[in-house]
Amino acid sequence: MLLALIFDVDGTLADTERDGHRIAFNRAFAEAALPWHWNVEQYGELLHVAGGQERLLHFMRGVVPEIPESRRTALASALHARKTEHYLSLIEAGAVSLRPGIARLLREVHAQGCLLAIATTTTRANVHALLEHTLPQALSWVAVIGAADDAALKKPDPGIYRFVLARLGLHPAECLAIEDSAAGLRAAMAAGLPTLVTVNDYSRGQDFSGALAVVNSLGEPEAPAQSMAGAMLKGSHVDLAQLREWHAASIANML
Ligand code: XBP
Ligand code: MG
Repeated sequence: MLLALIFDVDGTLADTERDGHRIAFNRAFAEAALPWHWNVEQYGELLHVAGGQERLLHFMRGVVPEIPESRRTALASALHARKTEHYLSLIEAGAVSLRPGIARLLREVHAQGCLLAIATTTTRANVHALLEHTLPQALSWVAVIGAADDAALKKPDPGIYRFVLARLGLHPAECLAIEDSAAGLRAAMAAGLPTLVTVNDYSRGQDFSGALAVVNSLGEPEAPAQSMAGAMLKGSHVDLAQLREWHAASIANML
């Protein structure tokens, strides 16, 4: 039985990577008079490193290899702290909206008494800000938020999903994860979770083997989603009935 949906945040709830985190990093670079600017494509390549600070450190090892690692780490940490402030300002200014179908599905899941949880690599403050400025009611609907500091390792490590499952007190077979990336899918699957993937421009083309289904968005009745791999979407959009059906089939396959 499907008792809880566990949502990823960046790239799944909203296109926060392209329109939020990337722009916030660029603002932090400009403010520090650094000659760095990440365009949409370059940021997509950097996304293979999970975690904003880790991503920045990886980039800096390439562009400023001459400075000692300890100084590089300190600079990355300071820049990342400023980046988070810029990110929060962008979210407050409404720079990012929820992806199609997200608000609809969150409302439906809450109304039908299914639990909602979040498993993300970004900070709790960033998750709060995003929901507060897009669908504030959802903050009280979410039973558990697992964020950056709640797991020692970032996705694709399953730690954050294991943390959320422990807090929910549920078995992975009672839940379904919704992710946008191959790293997120690997994390969820390693925690034993049946997983739906909703791709975006950054993750399209990644390896989603093992996903329950892959769609190009959750869709809306007037803006249909498309199936890309795995189980086919029956109607125009992903709703709770569709998720229950995919989930039941995946559990039956496991038996
Ligand atoms: C995606 C991430 C995050 C963001 C940046 O997280 O890897 O690190 O890119 O956020 P998700 P921070 O699991 O939600 O897809 O700078 O706060 O790390
Ligand atoms: Mg993601």
